Amino acid sequence: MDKKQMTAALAALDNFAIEIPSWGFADTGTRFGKFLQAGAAIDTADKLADAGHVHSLTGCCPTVAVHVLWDFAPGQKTSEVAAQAKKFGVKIGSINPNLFQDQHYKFGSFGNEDAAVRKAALDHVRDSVKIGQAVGSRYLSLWFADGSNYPGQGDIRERKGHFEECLKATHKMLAKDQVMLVEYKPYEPAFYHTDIMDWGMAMLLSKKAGPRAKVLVDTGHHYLSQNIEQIVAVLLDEDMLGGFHFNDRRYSDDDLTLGSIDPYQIFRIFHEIHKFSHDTGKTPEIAYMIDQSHNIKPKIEAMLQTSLMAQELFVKAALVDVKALRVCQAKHNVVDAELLLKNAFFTDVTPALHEWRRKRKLPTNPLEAHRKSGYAELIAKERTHRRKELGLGGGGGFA
Ligand code: PSV
Ligand code: MN
Repeated sequence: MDKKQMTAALAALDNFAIEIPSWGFADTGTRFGKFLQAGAAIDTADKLADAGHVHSLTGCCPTVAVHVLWDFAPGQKTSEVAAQAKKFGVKIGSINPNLFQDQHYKFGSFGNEDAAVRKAALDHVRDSVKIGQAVGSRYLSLWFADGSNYPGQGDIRERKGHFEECLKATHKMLAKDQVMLVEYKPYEPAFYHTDIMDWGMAMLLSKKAGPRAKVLVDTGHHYLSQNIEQIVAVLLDEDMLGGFHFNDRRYSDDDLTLGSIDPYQIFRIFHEIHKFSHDTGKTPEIAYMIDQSHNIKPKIEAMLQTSLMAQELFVKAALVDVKALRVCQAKHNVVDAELLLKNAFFTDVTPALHEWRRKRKLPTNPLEAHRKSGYAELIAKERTHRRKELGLGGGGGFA
């Protein structure tokens, strides 16, 4: 890296943070089963402790996304959870209402034909907005499992109307400094149609809901080979990009660690963002978040891998010479234009990452530091013991 690249890389690192999901530390699985880990979090405090540990090593994960149903016990004081987070050196980030797990959501939540279910969903969203206000969280992150499995099962236009109404009502609940993010997904658990199937639908509904509704792009929620960076570029241009759920995939919503399959795609997404800032002089407000839960890899290592990969790719993308790219584009110099991207992608940015960490007294190799810290062994032992005391199952193999 030359001096100019180093300066650009360090500035990019200063401006990058990525949010960790609380659900990434608990035992989860696929619909075929769970492989349990002795160190898996048992409760919210464990999840926050693990997230705090990751942030203490990386310095780039200051907030934790929470799922209301999974992280707040009924009647639990929200201030308690916020205080726990503080104790572990992190803050509560996005608030994710759960609009898919309760039995009454079998046929949807905001799109449900039954007004009583829609009301129950809105009540839960109202509670979630209040939790967000109590813990000082900026983002209400909405994902809906709504849709249908069979042709004829639901009235697509009628359900769209219900969504418009409920999202408008949600927007009205927000405080001035709150933003609602609308996530899309073309399949699963509904397999015939989903009510918010793609970025276009999420944008349409967000625009109708109000100015503080933006689109959330989950990288796992697209059809194979879809050009996600193009979606990102369009959303940026429309001032409608609110945030990301980062993961990687081979087939569907695989929840793999970032860049494990296609790091170049994430690089291209970041490139569109850097280029937008360069062209407009504006830094868009984007909530970078991870959405992964790991069944095979040790959970903390997976979170470290993902956040470190996100940092690395963000920095690489900041090295694209945008001015030179414009010249190439104007001259239709396709080869050199592509090479500008490729050269940045293949630049070894390790010196910048090390320098940034050195300045912040962070370990140069956070994964290695985690392995040496003894944290994984400690939580495996302590949580195994606690599980026995609580009479809980789970927490199988040592990992
Ligand atoms: C749904 O697949 C999703 O991407 C939503 O963001 C949920 O909140 C999350 O996964 C649950 O794991
Ligand atoms: Mn998601």
